[in-house]
Amino acid sequence: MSELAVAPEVMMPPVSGGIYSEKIAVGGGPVLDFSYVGIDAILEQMRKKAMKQGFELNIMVVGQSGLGKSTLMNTLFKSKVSRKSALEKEKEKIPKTVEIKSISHDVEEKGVRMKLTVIDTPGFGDQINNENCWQPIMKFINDQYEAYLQEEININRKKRIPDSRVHCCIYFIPPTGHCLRPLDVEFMRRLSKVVNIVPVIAKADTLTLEERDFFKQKIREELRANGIDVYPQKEFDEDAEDRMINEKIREMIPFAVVGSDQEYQVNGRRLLGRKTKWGTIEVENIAHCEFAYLRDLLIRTHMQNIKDITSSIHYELYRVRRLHENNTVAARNHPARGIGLNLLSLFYWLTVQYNSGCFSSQITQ
Ligand SMILES: Nc1nc2c(ncn2[C@@H]2O[C@H](COP(=O)(O)OP(=O)(O)OP(=O)(O)O)[C@@H](O)[C@H]2O)c(=O)[nH]1
Ligand SMILES: [Mg+2]
Repeated sequence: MSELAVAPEVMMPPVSGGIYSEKIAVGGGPVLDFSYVGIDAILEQMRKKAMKQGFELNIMVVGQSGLGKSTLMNTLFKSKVSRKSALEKEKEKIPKTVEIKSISHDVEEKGVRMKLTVIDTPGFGDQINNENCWQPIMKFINDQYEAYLQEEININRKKRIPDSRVHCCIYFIPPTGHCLRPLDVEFMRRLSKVVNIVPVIAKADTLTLEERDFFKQKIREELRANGIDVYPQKEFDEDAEDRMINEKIREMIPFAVVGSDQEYQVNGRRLLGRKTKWGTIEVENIAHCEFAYLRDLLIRTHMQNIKDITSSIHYELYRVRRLHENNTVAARNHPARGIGLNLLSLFYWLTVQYNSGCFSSQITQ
């Protein structure tokens, strides 16, 4: 054997999962599978990167004063997030919200970090004249798109643009049991065009099961009749599987939720609930209310999709509109720019004519 020759066992990959895939031969020894490229390893690389970067989700809550918006957000955080802090602040009462306020929580679970931001809004539509009361909320949402756009078009861009865009707006419907109010229709009609709306029936413990089912059905009909496309929007279903899952959610919407930031001992377990004379309503128990479905939609099953739709649909619409506006204003303010564009079009037309041989044929004739 020459000095350069290498024994076959030296060429073997060290362990499985390395750059070559390994199969076990009939004799027991490993055999190289040269057909294996290793594309599937991208998943592990993405997982590692995502774990390092962490995740962000921005949720906004909107609805009439006293419907339990702040409480439900506390429920969402405490049920999933910090039972410890719930116990520490057990006696603390939630104050009335008086201004649009963003509160961020850093959450970690099984090594995955997440920055969950809640945008709490004060009672919406509490005035006698509620005309245009959706405007401050619309402005807030657009301001966040604008901030993102400005960062994006900056020459010296940050490696990671801070994302304060509202990914999802939970709209609280009062538990009247009748139908949507014109204000609810107006808000959802306008806002569903700029943000993902998830409607919920607030304080669902005040409705009987029959009332609840009737109300849910009625709301779905009214949303349809008014052309209001709430999340998950039918037109953005990606494939048949997506459609099947989302169809089930669409049949359940709006979720009838109950919120609480108080813990109680029930059958030896500590859980979030509302204690009444007749028993304790367990907020995470699907036999009692639909809070768990809402939490699953927002966090466990659709979080990435909610963010993708915000970015690729809602923000994109805003971005195109804004850049278009800028161009129109620029062309109007600088006539020379308009002339420049016309010259450019003329040059383009001449190039096309030349390339198609139009000119040469004329010359040779
Ligand atoms: N019955 C019942 N009461 C609730 C529920 N959620 C909250 N509450 C109570 O309703 C009251 C108002 O709750 P908040 O969370 O402050 O309501 P809000 O919508 O944030 O009110 P504003 O900040 O004024 O807009 C509190 O006493 C809560 O304990 C619920 O699901 N069912
Ligand atoms: Mg509040």
